This record gives sequence, structure tokens and C-alpha cells, in this order.
Amino acid sequence: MNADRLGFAVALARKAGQLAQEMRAQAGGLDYTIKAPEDYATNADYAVEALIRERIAQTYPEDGVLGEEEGLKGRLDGCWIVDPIDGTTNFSRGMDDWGISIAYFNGTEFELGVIFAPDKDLMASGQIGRGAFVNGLPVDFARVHPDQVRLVSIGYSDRAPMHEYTDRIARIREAGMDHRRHGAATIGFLGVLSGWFDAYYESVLNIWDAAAGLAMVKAAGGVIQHGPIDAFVQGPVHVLAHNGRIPDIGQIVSPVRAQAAE
Ligand code: LIP
Repeated sequence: MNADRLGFAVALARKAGQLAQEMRAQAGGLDYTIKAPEDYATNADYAVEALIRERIAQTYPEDGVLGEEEGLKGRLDGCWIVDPIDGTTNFSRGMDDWGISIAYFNGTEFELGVIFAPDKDLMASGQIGRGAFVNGLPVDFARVHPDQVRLVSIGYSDRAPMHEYTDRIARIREAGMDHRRHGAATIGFLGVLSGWFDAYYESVLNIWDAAAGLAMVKAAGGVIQHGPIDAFVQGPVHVLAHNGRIPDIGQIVSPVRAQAAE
């Protein structure tokens, strides 16, 4: 049975978020697996990914799944891209800036995406050609925030040199804008969709952190840029998503890349 993929993903993200919250609330707390100095997973990350894989296999057995914890299983051209818990550090410390990220990649583009932030009770969903929504309300980038100071969400990890990050902040400030960092790409994307931010950028980001957000910002009529898909499925690339109100944002966040693209 092939249900509507977007509706399926929304229901699945909600179920996944509930499981993550329940596991965090259990007596004894979470178990941790250290993957690298700045990178760890909890037993909830693994359990949520297992749940998502199981439900996809039941409903869309022909589809592949590329997940943060277990990699790619099955085909890539018709594949779900899943971050079971994006922002694991925030999640495990009890902060609310984390999300479940589920996207569908049709072999050419990120066709649909869902981000659910359970502690904020925010559900974003979108599909190319059908627009994007946050808690059922259509995303409308034409609605201009009266604040003249543009707000840019930027991600940073130890996968990039520190000076790259501080230089970026300096350029954002020099351009008369302000910035935020949340430690979870899903929150950056959710912020662009919700109107909190005008743009989100991260120079070194994995595909499972970004696929759903990119699909939704594009579906809502925003602008997305990222490294080539071939490179993206192999490892992290740069990612930019914005509402179209800062035409030179690419040059501001990454002058080197913008020049290379000219
Ligand atoms: C996180 C991203 C964040 C990045 C972190 C990490 P995770 O994802 O959402 O933007 O800066 O290094 O990759 O590992 O919590 O799923």
C-alpha cells in the first residue's frame, strides 16, 4: 500500500519524536556512544532510526533509506534521508533545539521534507510544487518582518576551522545583520520557514541534517544552494537556504565559494 508520502512522513516524524522524548524521560537516563570527540549518539538516536526504518520498510519496501546512524541501505534514486535526532547534544542536555528530519530524494532532487521539533511542538512539512507549512500554516516569504536587521542562523562544528566561523560572524555584522547559532541544522531551517531567520548557512554539513530543510525552503519559494549531490551523498558539503530577501547573502557567508561560482 502506497500512502501519500508527505502525510506518511509527518505521522512518522511525530511518532519518532514521541519515542525520543519518552526515552529521554526514562529513569536512568540515556546511554551514550562516543563516535568522535565532538560527536556522539544516544540509544534514542539508534532506536528512533530503527523505528523510522521499520515503518518505511513496511509501507514503501521498494525505497532506500540513508540514515545518520546506519548509512545507506537500498537504492539511492528513491530514497528516504533521515536524521533520527538532529541536535543530539541539545536533546540529551534537555534543551529544546533539536528535531527529527525526514526527506525523500527522488534521485534528482529533495522532493519533500518534514522537520518535527518535539519540545517546541513545531511540525514543518513541504513538497516541491505543493508549498511548505509550519503547524498547518503556509510559509509565506513575502511577509516581511518589520525588523530591518536581518538575522542569519549559522552552524559550526569542528569539521571546519574556527577562524572560518569567526570571520563569517564578522562579515555578517559588517553587513549590518545579526546571527544566531543553535547547534542543530533543523532549527536553522525551521527558523527560515517560521520567519525567525532570513537565512541559514553551514559550511560543512551532512546530507541527513539538510535534505528535509532544503526541500521545504525550496518548496516555499525560497533559495537553496549546496555542494553537488554526488559529493553530498558521500560526505558533508556547504549548505545555504534563505528567503530571498538578502540577494548577496552567499557572498557574505562565503566570499570564496561565491567567487568560485562566478
Ligand atoms: C548537528 C548539526 C549541526 C552541526 C553539528 C551536527 P547532529 O547534527 O545539526 O548543524 O553543527 O555538528 O552535525 O550530529 O546533532 O545530528
